[in-house]
Amino acid sequence: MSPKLIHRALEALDRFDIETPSWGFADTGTRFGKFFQDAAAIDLNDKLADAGQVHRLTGCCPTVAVHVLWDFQPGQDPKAVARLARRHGVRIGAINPNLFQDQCYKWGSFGNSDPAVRRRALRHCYDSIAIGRAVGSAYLSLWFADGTNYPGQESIRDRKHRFEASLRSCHDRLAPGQTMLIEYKPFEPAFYATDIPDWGMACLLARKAGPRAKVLVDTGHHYLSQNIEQIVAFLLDENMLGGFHFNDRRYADDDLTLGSIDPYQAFRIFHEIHSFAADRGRAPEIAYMIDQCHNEKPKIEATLQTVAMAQELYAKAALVDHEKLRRAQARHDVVAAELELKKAFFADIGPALLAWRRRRKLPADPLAEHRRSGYERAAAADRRARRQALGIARGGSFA
Ligand SMILES: [Mn+2]
Repeated sequence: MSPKLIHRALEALDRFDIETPSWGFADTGTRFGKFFQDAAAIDLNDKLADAGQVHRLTGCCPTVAVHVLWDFQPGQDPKAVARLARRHGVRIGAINPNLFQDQCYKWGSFGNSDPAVRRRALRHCYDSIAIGRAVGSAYLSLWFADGTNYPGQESIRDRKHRFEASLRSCHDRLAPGQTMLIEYKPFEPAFYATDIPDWGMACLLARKAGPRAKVLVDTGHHYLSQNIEQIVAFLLDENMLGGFHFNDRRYADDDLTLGSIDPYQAFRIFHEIHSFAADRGRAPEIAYMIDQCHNEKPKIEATLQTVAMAQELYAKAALVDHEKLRRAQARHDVVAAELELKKAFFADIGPALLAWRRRRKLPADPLAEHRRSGYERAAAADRRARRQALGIARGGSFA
């Protein structure tokens, strides 16, 4: 690779941070059951320690997304949580309210026909905004399980109106500097009409909510064969792309490690971002986050794999020669244009990545270093003993 290309890859890596999810370090499972890991995090301290281990090894994961209901005890001082994060070498990132777990949400949260439930959901969002302000988080990240399972069950338009009003109220309460991210998902848990099923409806709702509402693209939340990079290009052009949840899938929302099934797709998404940045002369402000659950792989290893894959594909996509590509496009040389992308995708980015890690005094191979460190073994021994002492019984059954 030429020095010019290596420089371009290094520059791209310098501005690419990835947020890890606190829930990715705990025991999570499929809809049918859980398989437990001794080293899985028990509490927020464990989760932040694991996130700290990932950041120490990779140098590009300084923030951790949290779930308010899973990570904060009622009445807990959020500033203490921020301090705890700092002790582990990380900061609190996106605040995720939980609007799907309580029994009151059986018929939805923001879309619920009962105004009392909608008020309760909003109050939880206001509390989440206050937590975000206390810990210095820039993002309130909203995902809704709201929807209906059967045709005729409820008025689709009434639910839309309720969402418009609640999202606007939520937006009006944002602290200065906070951005509200609206995530979409076509189905599950609702199987007939999810209230925010795709990017277009998320974008429309975000526009109506206010200028600081943007769309969050979870790569797993699309129908098969949907062109995600086209969605990304449209959202970028409309200044409506707020962030990503990285994961990969083969069938639906499989939560597999990024690039494990289709690395070229993630590359094509990154290419659209680099291409936009090249045209505008600045990189767009995007929150890059991981949203994955690992039922079989050790949690930290799977996270390290994802981070390395994301860095690799992001840096490769930065190698595309945009001027050359524009020229090929102008003369309708389809083959040359496609090859410009392929050349970057198949480039050996290893030396550039190594140089970047060396410059930051990071291990050359974060995953190998993690395996050598004995962290997993020590965490497993400590957490096994603590589970026993705390009398935590783990049931894996679904029903
Ligand atoms: Mn997600």
